[in-house]
Amino acid sequence: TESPGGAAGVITEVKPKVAKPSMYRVLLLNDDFTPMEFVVYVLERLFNKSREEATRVMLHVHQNGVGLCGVYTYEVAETKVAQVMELARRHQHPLQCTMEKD
Ligand code: TYC
Repeated sequence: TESPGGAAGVITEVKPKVAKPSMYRVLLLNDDFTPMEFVVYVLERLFNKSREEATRVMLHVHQNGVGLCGVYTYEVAETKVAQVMELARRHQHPLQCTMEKD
């Protein structure tokens, strides 16, 4: 958006600047006990992934120790971590989920 202003011929931008929220990566950590199928289920159910993508992420975590579930605003990321931890606790799996600034 532009509006006239200042010296003749000078265009002043008046588009208001809105702050972009910081984004946070939600990460899944590997362990030796959580069943692969449970991790795939978590990725499908809480991170809206297809079975194919969920399996790919699960295998990445299994092989590399950590993997990306998604990138969200702080509050959404916090909620996702809490949901993973609660689901794992209910099923008595040691699955761990954390978040870090993107
Ligand atoms: N390593 C687990 C197994 O062999 C599978 C697993 C994958 C666990 C990803 C956690 O975030 C994880 N059953």
